[in-house]
Amino acid sequence: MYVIGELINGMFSNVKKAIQDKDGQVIQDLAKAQADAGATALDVNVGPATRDAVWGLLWLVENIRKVSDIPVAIDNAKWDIMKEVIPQVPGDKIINSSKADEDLLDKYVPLAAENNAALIALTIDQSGVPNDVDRRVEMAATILTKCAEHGLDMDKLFIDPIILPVNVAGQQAMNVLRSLEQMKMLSDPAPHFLLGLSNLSQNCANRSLINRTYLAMARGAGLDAAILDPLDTELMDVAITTDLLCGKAIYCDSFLEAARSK
Ligand code: THG
Repeated sequence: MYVIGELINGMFSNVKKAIQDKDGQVIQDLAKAQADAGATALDVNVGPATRDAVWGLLWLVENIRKVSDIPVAIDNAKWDIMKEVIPQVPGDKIINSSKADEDLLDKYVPLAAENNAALIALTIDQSGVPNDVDRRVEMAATILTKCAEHGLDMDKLFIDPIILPVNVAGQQAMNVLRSLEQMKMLSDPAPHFLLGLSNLSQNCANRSLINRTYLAMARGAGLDAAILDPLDTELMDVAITTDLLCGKAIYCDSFLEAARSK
């Protein structure tokens, strides 16, 4: 499974403080810990830590690059920030994210293609997160059309049907699974399908249990990537075990150890 580590985010107080104090060691340690725990890539988000998001994102990447050449997912909602940061990011990179409005995709998809970056595209538009399955699938079709038009390969595209906290949007969790199953059939080869898993359990009790239970359900519906906390060992064990049960890894008695040592 493609695991994007979520811990370098200015919404966390340790990261916010590190950005404000320019304490690069904290970021380097977080990058190394997540990569060692099995992250495939790292999400990078300045959150509310600084008003200068361009500087903040590039400073975070600079510190990650001191310890790892892992792909970085530049997480920011503003086009002006993204278009300035992406060309300056050394190594493998992911744009996180574009919404599914056609005029936005006409800017974000070429930015990805021209910079050899991958793109995470959300199935939301200016009117917000859709409540139903059909609208999510429709937006996925728009995203796929725009990628074909601008020449972005399917292995460079992650479609994110957007999961909301289960305590405020209880019906969305099943809607997302049904939309995943349908989106899978839109394109062959298929793109990646991704969720920001921790959104689901925000402000809930038993967060880790909710996250890992849903991860197993979502893998059954076709999810192959997630932004999550790779230091949550029980969650990572579910990620590894679902690889096995989805036929992506061959069974051996020591399958957990084998996957962890990779
Ligand atoms: N899709 C895409 N990108 C995303 C998301 C998504 N990026 C951001 C987010 N969602 C994924 N990352 C996080 C990171 C942290 C938390 C949730 C999602 C989280 N944070 C604690 C909380 O809110 O309770 C903060 C605790 C603290 O302040 O210390 O849960 O969906 N493409």
